[in-house]
Amino acid sequence: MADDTQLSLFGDEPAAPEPTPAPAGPDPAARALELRGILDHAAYQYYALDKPEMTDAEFDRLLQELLAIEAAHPELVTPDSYTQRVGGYVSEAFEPVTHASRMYSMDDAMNLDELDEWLARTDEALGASAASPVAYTCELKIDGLGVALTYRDGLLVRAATRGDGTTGENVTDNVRTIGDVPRTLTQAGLARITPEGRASVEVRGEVYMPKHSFVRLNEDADAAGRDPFANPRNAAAGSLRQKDPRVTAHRDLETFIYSVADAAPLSVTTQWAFLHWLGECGFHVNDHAARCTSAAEVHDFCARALEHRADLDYDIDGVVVKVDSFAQQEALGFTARAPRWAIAFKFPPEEKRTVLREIRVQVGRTGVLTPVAEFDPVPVAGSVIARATLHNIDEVRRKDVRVGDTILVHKAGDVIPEVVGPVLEGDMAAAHEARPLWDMPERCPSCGSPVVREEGEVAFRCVSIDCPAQAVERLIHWASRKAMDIDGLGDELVGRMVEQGVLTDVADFYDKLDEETLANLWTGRTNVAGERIVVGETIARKVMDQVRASRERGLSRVLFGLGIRHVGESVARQIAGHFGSLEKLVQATAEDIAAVEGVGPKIAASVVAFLSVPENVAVLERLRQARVSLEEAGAAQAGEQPLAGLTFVLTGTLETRTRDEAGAALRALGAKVSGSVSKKTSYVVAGPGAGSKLTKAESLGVPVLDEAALEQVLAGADPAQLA
Ligand code: 3BA
Repeated sequence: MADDTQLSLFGDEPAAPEPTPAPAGPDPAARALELRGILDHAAYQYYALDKPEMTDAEFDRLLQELLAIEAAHPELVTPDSYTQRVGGYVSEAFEPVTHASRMYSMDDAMNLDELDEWLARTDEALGASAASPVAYTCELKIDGLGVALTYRDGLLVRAATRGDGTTGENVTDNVRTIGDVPRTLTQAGLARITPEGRASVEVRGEVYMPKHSFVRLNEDADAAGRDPFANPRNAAAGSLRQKDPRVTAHRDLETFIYSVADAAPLSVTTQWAFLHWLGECGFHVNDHAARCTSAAEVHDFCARALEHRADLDYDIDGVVVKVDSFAQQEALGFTARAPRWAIAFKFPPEEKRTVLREIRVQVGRTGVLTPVAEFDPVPVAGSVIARATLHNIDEVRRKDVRVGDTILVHKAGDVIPEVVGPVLEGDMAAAHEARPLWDMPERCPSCGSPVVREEGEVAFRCVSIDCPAQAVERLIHWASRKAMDIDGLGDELVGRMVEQGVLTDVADFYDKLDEETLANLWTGRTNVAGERIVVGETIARKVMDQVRASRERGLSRVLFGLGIRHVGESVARQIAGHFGSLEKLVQATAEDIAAVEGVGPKIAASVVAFLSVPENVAVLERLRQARVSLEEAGAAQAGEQPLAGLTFVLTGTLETRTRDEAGAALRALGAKVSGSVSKKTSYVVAGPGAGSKLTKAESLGVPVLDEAALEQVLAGADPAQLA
């Protein structure tokens, strides 16, 4: 909607990805306590001492882990938990600040008639005539959160929410993480403020979350089984009111600035010139604005805004019309709550009625089942919609929509189709009551295996290894470096193989895939002659060599590679080390598994659930027949940990096994493996090329073993006899 009367200053920038939460640890109560201690200490180091001891990513991971535990065990939430300061609802956490001048509200025009009345009244009050019409600046009304930014001598010193208009909350640290907020004003901008004014200037605007970032944030929330945000505005509010700025920093927030606490010290005299000045200062200013000199032009702007609403990457809920001249603004003044010189033309809410025909269940890549409402197609906010996610069973219950209901639908943030709820007028209420409540299916709609819902979780999941909806993701994970380490097998190739029916489950790598099939697989690309490019013999041979080699990786890699929920690398290692073979693990009860160090009831239940799905057992059996090792090399008998209490450091090159493998084998025998040498190190295993770690071991008097000695230790020898 660009034309000559409109500003064109900035574009939209891409968003940063969101971190995913880590699974909860073994004993939730103990782990929560531990995490709280770690987070409090880290926060103290970071804020009070300005000496961060961990990276933001690590902090985030631990915070997410604590959030996950507390979500699963609400009884473990304590008022002093770090998460309670992150939640955003403890408002006393933010210090109150008084704005330099009141941040007024705006009067609304709910339709074009009301807008015309206001324009006529304002024209009249200002004595407009055909010869000298009143000029109005029209701006889009961004649906975000009002904020005030204070600059002292050109430096950002404070940011506050609008609050009640007089007092807001100090959110400076959080706003500082927003990329488009200038920390310093430009020289050109400063030059247009009087020297006295420069001492302190407070600009105002809106913080918002771009629609695409909101979509992504909610997709992540869905995948992680967290509650989604209702709209970008809530997402922006939740992100801005985080007690921890590092959480805010991971959210994609942006700003549009449009007003100032006091215009007197500025050399500009109109809103139109003021917007240009804001841009010159370095502020992000919305580039869809127009200077209009007739009601017809204002109407035209509103019509175009409404028409293009869906194309914008941010939510707008109307148009703000302002008298352009500051002198005329002053002449009109304020009512008790709002300026007489501005009006918000509100767009009509875009809610439509339709009929809910079906609630279909989709299976995501990680096996999460998501109910999706399918309704008669209706046009809403610029496009025809026919389905909307209902996120999870709790949401279906909360909205209480039943198949056959007449429902209201809208677009959250103007982009995501959403079911508002059933229409219960007149007879509709009785008809609604007569319809059955909707329930999650007991079997996965994609593969037919039984679905499970873990305690304390909202999400239902399909845990079948054979589920095609999850196939690609599972196969990629199986081949990944820390799992079976099948080198040369990219994500793309795996996707192709699934698509072309070559692979379905992980056992197919060993008993279905062969060099010839792989060599002839279409890569999805064509050459200039339009012929399909295939993988070819060279790559096929390399990949198949890797596939064959992966059979020797051992049980812990297999357990990790299977992608059993909550079974990460270290848990897999603990379990494999404890039981030594799949055969023993299969015979174990949930209690047996929960008794393994580092494993709790939640993980144990997940392992048992996995092993009780016949399809999963069948895949494991095929792996065994394909001679994939389901034993842990060097594993002790159940419960036997001859190296417990000892800490090893591995350095230099090893020949028989890699350092990772040697480490895994040592851990399986109960040893700890550390990356650095200290007084607490029991033994350093040094291969050729060992450097500073060996030197340090020698200076600390830590005994050193060579690779031959290591092999003896792994075979059962006492390291004390070898050093
Ligand atoms: N212009 C919101 N108020 C706005 C300066 C006045 C004003 C808004 C506006 C009062 C938008 C009320 C809260 C407030 C700063 C007071 C806009 C928008 N102009 N473009 C006329 O895009 N949402 N909101 N914010 N001062």
